[in-house]
Amino acid sequence: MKTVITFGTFDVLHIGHLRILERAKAHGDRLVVGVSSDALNMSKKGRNPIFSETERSTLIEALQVVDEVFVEESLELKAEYVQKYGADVLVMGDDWAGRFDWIKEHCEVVYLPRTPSISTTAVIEKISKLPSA
Ligand code: C2G
Repeated sequence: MKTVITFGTFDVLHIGHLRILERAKAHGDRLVVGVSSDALNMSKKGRNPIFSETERSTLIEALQVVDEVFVEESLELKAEYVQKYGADVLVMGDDWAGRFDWIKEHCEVVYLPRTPSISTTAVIEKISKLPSA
């Protein structure tokens, strides 16, 4: 049994999020996902996510490809999370390339190309430009 772990905010869930989870799962048998807490998101991006950590975790947990979800409280706790969930592989999108290489002493680290032309920010901008009903 090979366990894969990945992390993300997964705010305003979109196809790029699903695709990376599917591609992460393909690296093993069991997929564990750390969903960034609201506080972590605030510290990384300077704003609150649209959906709360409870809503985001519930959506991720409902996906067939996902086996287990927990709330990620800090970027620095990655090694602890890897150990706690028995992860053999850490997968992240390549916007994080190199940033988690320090985990390599605990497990394999893989960066996958992002799905082009979609992001939470782009979806929010598209919606905000719609004429109001
Ligand atoms: N992603 C992707 N393609 C996109 C958009 C996102 O493959 N078009 C991937 C990202 O590379 C990341 C995952 O989807 O691996 C989640 O993306 P975000 O929700 O933006 O996550 P982020 O805020 O970068 O949080 O500890 C790491 C952080 O928690 C990552």
